[in-house]
Amino acid sequence: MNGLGFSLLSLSLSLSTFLIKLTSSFHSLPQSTSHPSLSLSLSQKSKNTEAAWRVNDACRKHGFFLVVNHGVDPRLIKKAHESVDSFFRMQLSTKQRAQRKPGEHWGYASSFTGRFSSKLPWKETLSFRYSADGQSSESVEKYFSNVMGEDFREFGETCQEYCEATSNLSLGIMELLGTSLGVGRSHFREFFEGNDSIMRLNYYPPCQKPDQTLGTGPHCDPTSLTILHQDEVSGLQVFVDGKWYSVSPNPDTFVVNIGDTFMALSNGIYKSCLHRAVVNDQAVRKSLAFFLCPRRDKVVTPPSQLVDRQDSRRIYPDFTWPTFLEFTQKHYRADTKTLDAFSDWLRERSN
Ligand SMILES: O=C(O)CCC(=O)C(=O)O
Repeated sequence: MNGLGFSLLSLSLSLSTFLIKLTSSFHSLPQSTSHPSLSLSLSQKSKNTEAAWRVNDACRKHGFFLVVNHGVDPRLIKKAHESVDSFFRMQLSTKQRAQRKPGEHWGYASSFTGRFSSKLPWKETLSFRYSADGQSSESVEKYFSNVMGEDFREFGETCQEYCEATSNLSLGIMELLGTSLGVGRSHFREFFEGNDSIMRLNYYPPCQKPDQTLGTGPHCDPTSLTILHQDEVSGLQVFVDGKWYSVSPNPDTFVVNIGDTFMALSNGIYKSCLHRAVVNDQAVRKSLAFFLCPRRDKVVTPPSQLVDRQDSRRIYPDFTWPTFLEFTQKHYRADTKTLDAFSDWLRERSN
């Protein structure tokens, strides 16, 4: 435990294809001291058990941890950040070729209005779909050359490659989550194979009055698992034990958080992490968020081992991801209570 009462984790484990080192650290606000992490050297056999135990603890409490030694090529991460930077520095009219239209899930959006409001996010975003289904005719590359023009094929290729890498990483993390919940390594990995996910590129310009707005307001992700990479400018904060803590950027680290759909898959055992992003008056900030989502036809239902135990009951009704996505687009803006509101809505609909 550190001085703030949070456990700091750093451990290595071997999954089928990755060597993942997990770290869970918090930096208290307004202090920005960094804490030494506890490094554990574990034998091959005990590595998985120890990692699973650590992850279980973090996900039951707040649903957030950091991953290093993740196997994603640092050159790809750097290239992705550079491409994102070039995209957002383009003229508005160019970016607007990908303008997100009302009711659509994908495209470019900006929420600048020329006035300050605590309700409006201070950012530009570019969101697109990534399908890990080998049969899908859709690709990120195709999306960009279609909506932006042939000049954007290379940008699309980089985004496609980045999504493939983070999708693979998220499947590795799913093995660990399965082990940590005692349902076996393959359960959640298989569930998310062929995933139909979302990538969002966030760009936060400097803001003259950073205390009067937020880059991204407080919310839990409705998706399943988020793999976020921040540039060198801090801004991400997570809410733990009634306080906001900033998560310092580190180029070698992915920030991973549980989303509402995985909370439902774990029958409420793992918590969807409440987080937000603040802005500053000095520098542009970027973050790349890969949101793992199930294939559209998969029914989100917890494995029986997480329901059948004595006094256990189902917390959330079955649903499919497209229904939940539609709910967050048409009926409810994601906040801290999205999954509860969605569950009530589903139950009302079925009565
Ligand atoms: O920019 C960040 O660090 C957080 C972004 C985020 O929460 C989101 O895109 O949903």
